[in-house]
Amino acid sequence: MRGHFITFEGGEGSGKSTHAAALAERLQAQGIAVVRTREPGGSPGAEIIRHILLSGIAKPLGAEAEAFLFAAARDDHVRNTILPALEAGRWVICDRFIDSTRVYQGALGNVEAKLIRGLERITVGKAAQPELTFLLDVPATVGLARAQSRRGGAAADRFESESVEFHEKLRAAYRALAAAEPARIVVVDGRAPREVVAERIWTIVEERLHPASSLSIEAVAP
Ligand code: T5A
Repeated sequence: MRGHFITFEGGEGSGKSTHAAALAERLQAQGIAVVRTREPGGSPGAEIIRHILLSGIAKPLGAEAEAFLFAAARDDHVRNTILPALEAGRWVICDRFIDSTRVYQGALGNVEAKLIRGLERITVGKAAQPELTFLLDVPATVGLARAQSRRGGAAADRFESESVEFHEKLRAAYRALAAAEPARIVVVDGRAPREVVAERIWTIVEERLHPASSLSIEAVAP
């Protein structure tokens, strides 16, 4: 049986990694084989492109060029990590995916929607569409403060260093996406205490994907 594909989306510091890890752990504790992965990255080729993108050296090339780089990374990631895992019956939990490109490069970077959708068709097609996406929604100031405290003295990356206004627009663009695709994207208030957020996510996963009915023997760590 094919595995399920779940993605986590939201602004910087909204809790995506925290809750992707918590969900993976809970599924694994039930005996479900899980691959936890992330974008940009998640495969050897895509991790190289991640360094280029997050260092900011591609920023002067413009948002369109960055969209091509995210697409190149995604193509490698889908072919080498996501599809093989799903086909092997594993559940895939991915920290950021297509909605990040739609929002960061599309809505905020003004890259034409037609181009974004075209890249999505080539890299993701029908085979690697997420079935369920959690949008962790927090005000930009909350997310940025969390991200800053987590990285300590290290410098902000390419997108973290954008203005608060940029991050507020990002939040609005994400909420608009969720409103347009309510069957796939579930908005979760990321300001709530960790355990509350984790429980809400688990309830939705149970309701929609019925983990108890897809147990497998092997559990794969990220
Ligand atoms: N990007 C990515 C694009 O522009 N286009 C694309 O197509 C793609 C795929 C990736 C960057 O690339 C851009 C977007 C991004 O800017 P990244 O390094 O992967 O960058 O960074 P992010 O995805 O933004 O991840 P972060 O690590 O910044 O944030 P998370 O994962 O949302 O947050 P997390 O879980 O690490 O939590 C941050 C801190 O908050 C605490 C955690 O313990 C942690 O310390 N926390 C909470 N505190 C209180 N209450 C809660 N409920 C909490 N939940 C977590």
